[in-house]
Amino acid sequence: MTSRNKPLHDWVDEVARLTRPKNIHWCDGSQKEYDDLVALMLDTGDLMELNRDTNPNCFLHRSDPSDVARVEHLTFVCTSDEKDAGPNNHWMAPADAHRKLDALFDGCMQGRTLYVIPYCMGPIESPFARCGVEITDSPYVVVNMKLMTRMGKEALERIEREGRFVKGLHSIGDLDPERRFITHFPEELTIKSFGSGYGGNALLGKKCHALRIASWQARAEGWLAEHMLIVGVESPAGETHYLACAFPSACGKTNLAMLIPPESQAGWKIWTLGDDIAWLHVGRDGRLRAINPEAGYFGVVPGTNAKTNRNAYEMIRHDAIFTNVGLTADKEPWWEGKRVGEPAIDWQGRPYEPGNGPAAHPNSRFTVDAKQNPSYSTLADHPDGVPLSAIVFGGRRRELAPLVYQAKDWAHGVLVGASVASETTAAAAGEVGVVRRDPMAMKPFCGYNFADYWSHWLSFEDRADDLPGIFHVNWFRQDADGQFLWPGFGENLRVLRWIIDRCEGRVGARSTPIGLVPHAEDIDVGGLAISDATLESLLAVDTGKWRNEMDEFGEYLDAYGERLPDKLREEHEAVREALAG
Ligand code: GTP
Ligand code: SPV
Ligand code: MN
Repeated sequence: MTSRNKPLHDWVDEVARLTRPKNIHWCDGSQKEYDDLVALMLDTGDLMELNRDTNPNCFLHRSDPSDVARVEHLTFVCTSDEKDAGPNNHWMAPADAHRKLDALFDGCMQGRTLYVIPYCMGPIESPFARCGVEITDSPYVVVNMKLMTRMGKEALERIEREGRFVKGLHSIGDLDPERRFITHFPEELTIKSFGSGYGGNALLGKKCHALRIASWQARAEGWLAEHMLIVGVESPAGETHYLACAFPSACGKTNLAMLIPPESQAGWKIWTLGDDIAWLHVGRDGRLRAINPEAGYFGVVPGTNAKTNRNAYEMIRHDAIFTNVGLTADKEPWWEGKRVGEPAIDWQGRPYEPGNGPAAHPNSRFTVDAKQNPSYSTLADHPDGVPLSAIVFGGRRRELAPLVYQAKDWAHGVLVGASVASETTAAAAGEVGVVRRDPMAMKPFCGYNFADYWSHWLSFEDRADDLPGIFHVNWFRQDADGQFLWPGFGENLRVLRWIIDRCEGRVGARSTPIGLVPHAEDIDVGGLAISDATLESLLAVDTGKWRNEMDEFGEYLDAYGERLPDKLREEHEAVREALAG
């Protein structure tokens, strides 16, 4: 196979001249191709087959122990003008970045196969979908891209029809952390990633294309590319509302997107449209609509069990790729929080020793086709996507942020999103558990200056007739002993119900300086072991602490200088005044 598209053909030739592979393989996305690559990786040891009886068609990949998460300090946005990348990104001049990366790519595929992966982010027939081509020397990347995107023949046909695509060049290189760079050239719709085989660094359709490059394109074209799940909540009366929720990495998107209503919430149903990325457009109906550009999930394994997330637990029992989990003596996958079985081998392949740390890496992941999810919504394949009733921001905050509150209007909602802060997690290399600012959960993913991004968000007031309400949630408040105050997981539906009631004007709210907070009696806690005092503290707004928070946020905004939209400053001032008053 090859391509009739000359620019694509020429680019593959040019890359092959630089990287000097042994073979070139154009991916067609077929099941046979997937099976053949799995067989190849079983031979080379890149994959290990798991217990066939308990986990049919499941495989384990162990990555290099130095290569287990995204590397934000090695991730660059390379715009001609440094200011376009903004204080939120690491920047390199495009010419310098090309020179540096091309030197690393020089001859790097000798003895290896070069795979050409045409893929489409979004339903193939959707006007909102965008295509890309990833060139890689990693068969692990190919099989993951097959599960995560609409990959192969149909994507190539769309590329040949449209003639435009995002170019992504990837090599695992020698996995030396000193020779690892994830670079983006938004002006050239190009990505170059070298030296890592890990998800967000190597599956270029995901964070590199669908967020960093797409956010840039979205700004130019009048839409939004966001780190959001998309979920449908159907009431016992059959009314469905769609919500898009932005939480930072490993803060509960996958879990919320496939939530199972607890017994106390009989008759409610949850439909999953997406668990990580949403592209938002103003539809012909004047409403903000969302599509999920992905077709699979690359989800956090630890903590998944029959109680916290039965849908995910069942979904990953078959036809799944596991990365960096442990093993039981029977070769079943094992992870912390699985609650059944015992670890025998850890994620690095060593006999399990508690002294060596967890059996599964805290950022161990599963890859599965989204259609395996019992709550999969077929609307995920609808070219127009779904209309949003609410946008929900959230973070992992052991104190301060209440369980839920609503922004007063769109502009205030942009401030609420911009002021998201969250404790860091194992999804990125570095310290875990430190609160850092993560506006719209996009700190690692916005491909341009946050100041311009907030202006773009504010502009939707003029673009749409009917904008969703904006909310903020926090499932992670803790008591003095470090216990979570809110049970979370399936019980989060109770909070979604309040959000929907607000959207429908069915309940009132208490106005506070930070926004609209529920009256305690409007959150259904029937059947939960939550005292009135706990619910009160979950909904409390501590004015003194919020004053500090807003002062600190003001200093953060200062870094954006002149480019910061006045409107955002005004919203910030208004909250500060309300807190002072
Ligand atoms: P990325 O894939 O990194 O973008 O993460 P995500 O936002 O999809 O996070 P995910 O749903 O995988 O959750 C990450 C971790 O948070 C898991 O260990 C979950 O068990 C835990 N978690 C998710 N929801 C809740 C909740 O409501 N309460 C508590 N306490 N923990 C939760
Ligand atoms: C995240 O880190 O937010 C993820 C995993 O969803 S990765 O694909 O590695 O970005
Ligand atoms: Mn994510």
